Amino acid sequence: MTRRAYAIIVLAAAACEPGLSGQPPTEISVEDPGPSHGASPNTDLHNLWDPPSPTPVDPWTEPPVEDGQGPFLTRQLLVQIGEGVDLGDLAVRHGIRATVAPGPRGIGAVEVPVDDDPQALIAELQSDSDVQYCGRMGLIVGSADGWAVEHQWHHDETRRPEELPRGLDAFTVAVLDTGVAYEDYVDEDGQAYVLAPSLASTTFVAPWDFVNGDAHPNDDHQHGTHLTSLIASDGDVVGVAPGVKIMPVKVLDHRKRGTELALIRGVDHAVDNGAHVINLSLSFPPGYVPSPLLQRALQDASQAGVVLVGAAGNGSVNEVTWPAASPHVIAVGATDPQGDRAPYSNWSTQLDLLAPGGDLTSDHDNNGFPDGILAETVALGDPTRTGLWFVEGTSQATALVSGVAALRLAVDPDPRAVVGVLQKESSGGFHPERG
Ligand SMILES: [Ca+2]
Ligand SMILES: [Ca+2]
Ligand SMILES: [Ca+2]
Repeated sequence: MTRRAYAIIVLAAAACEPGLSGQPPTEISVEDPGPSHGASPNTDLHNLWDPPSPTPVDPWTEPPVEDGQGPFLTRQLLVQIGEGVDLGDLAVRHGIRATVAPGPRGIGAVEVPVDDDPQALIAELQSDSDVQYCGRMGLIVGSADGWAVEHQWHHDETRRPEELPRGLDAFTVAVLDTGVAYEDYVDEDGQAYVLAPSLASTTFVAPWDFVNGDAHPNDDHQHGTHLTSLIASDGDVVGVAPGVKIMPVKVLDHRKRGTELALIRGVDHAVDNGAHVINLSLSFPPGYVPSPLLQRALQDASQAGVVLVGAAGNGSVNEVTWPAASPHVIAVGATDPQGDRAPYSNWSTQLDLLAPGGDLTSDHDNNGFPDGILAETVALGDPTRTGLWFVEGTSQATALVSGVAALRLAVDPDPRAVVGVLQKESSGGFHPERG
């Protein structure tokens, strides 16, 4: 049974490999003079994934509160208020500042002043009868693990998956991530963005940017576009489910970091706008248990019939991170090219299945390229330049499963059947060590 599940996912991944065999590779370049091929891919991760030039501090996530609970907490508190309560007035009463206005669930954020003890402030707010919930707000990070290698030749050949189900265009995958290169656009700061060529025929619906609060979730990193390409591309690379609609929802910033509140808002937005699948290639750190508010949003999405797919995380630890650890989210770990659990992939009994996530330290097929997962995305620091990049991570595995989930829905639109097929087939003989 496990084998069969692998076969499905591996087949899907094979469909997005371009015709590598027909043409000799001419050149690859590493984005930064970082690790050479075969070296540990993670040592210069931050140099490679962070933008090349200093950027303004993002008040949502900087600086993290260093209080011994780890760096993955924001300076903000998640606050849910009762009906008719004004969060701004409430904050003033407590001598603090509201930073994010409450949304549909009455959930907003307040800032922890630099000299305040977060726990004391939480206790103070919890004792206010206008406050229904108050707690720390976690930080989420996109779950691509490895350095991206740009692939600098053009393919004449494209490969479509055989026998795409009819009616795939009636289904929507929401990609909650760093945004998507889904339009040619110049923002009010004069920053230009372009549509990725392989997404030119894709229909995009209900775009929203919860990081900057606008209707243009352009990708100012490269994580979200890479995942979208794996799902929907139809060009130099072909995704798992070309023809499916994509809902770009930006919840991660230019460093692929975001808040628990943006995630809650993003999930609600996807459900309210008719998404059938939500791709969550992002993780809280190990050990972090999200608020009951996020847990409720995930439960509500699942009960609305939406299939949620989440990355198990790249810490190489025996723990599936949230939100994948939620009972309402399918937890996806990553395999290497030989079908074994990739060295960076988390695992645990909460893992639901494995899909290809690549391994940039190997070249098992001897094609001269590290065995990452290839897809189109934008260059770090230059969202006007697109190209093909090898990336590894449980993020990529998750996107492949989201694409397969959309294909399944087109065959049988019952979301319970999708979850059943994917989970049941990976449960028999399931071994948490291997997945
Ligand atoms: Ca924007
Ligand atoms: Ca789960
Ligand atoms: Ca290779």
